[in-house]
Amino acid sequence: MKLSVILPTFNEKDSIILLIAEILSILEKEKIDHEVVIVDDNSPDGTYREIVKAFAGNQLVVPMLRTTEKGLATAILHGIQHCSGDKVVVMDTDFNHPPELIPLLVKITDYFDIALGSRYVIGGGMETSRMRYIGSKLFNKFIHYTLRVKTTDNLSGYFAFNKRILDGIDASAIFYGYGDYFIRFLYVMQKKKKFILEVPVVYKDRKGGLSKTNLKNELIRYTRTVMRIRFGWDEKNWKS
Ligand SMILES: Nc1nc2c(ncn2[C@@H]2O[C@H](COP(=O)(O)OP(=O)(O)OP(=O)(O)O)[C@@H](O)[C@H]2O)c(=O)[nH]1
Ligand SMILES: [Mg+2]
Repeated sequence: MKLSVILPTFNEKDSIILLIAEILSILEKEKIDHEVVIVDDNSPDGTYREIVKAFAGNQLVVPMLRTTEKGLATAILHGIQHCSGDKVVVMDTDFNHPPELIPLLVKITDYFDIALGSRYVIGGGMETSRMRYIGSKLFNKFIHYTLRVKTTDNLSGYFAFNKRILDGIDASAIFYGYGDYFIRFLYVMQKKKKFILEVPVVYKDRKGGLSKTNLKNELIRYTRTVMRIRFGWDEKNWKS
């Protein structure tokens, strides 16, 4: 078994070097065969350059630079399609998602198709703004009742899975846009009766850098995504 940790970055030079170093040390200690794949969209702050400088000659760190395309979800898909692992972990690169959880998520994928870090199961939470926690919780309730999905955190973006679950699926019909890709991903996987286990995760504050999330725009985008799924407008794209 080989694990690929996919790290999408845009202007994350304040946190990315430390995060990669922590992930390498955690996975080394756990004796998990691994690589860390960074997909950077030509960040103006020089994130890519910093990574290449800091990890030159380290075969376990695979920096990828995209210059013609930009966007969180397609960056993640690029990493998935070009990585060499048969298991994948996807996470934010600003320490919102604590890297200590990776070994548990990976272990769970021995028994489940997907391990999902959730803020809304017992033990989960958010050390960041209370308003954001409540807002996201309410939106998750809306997703839950509208799409009848069982997952509690459809906006998490911190997860591990066996890459083979994407076999025969046109992943580009799922991985586009911003955090809305995750609503589509979990919906399609539940439709396909994949086994998912939710694990409590506590989001930490972002370490340095600036947020790329525009709450108003994302709210509109996520609502549109949920309604499209509800009315079956995207269904044909996921048939395999
Ligand atoms: N490659 C790539 N990565 C992106 C893009 N937009 C955001 N990201 C990354 O996606 C992750 C999530 O973005 P954040 O700005 O942290 O969003 P957030 O977690 O909702 O907001 P914070 O509370 O500020 O952490 C981070 O690792 C970003 O660097 C993009 O266009 N391309
Ligand atoms: Mg973040």
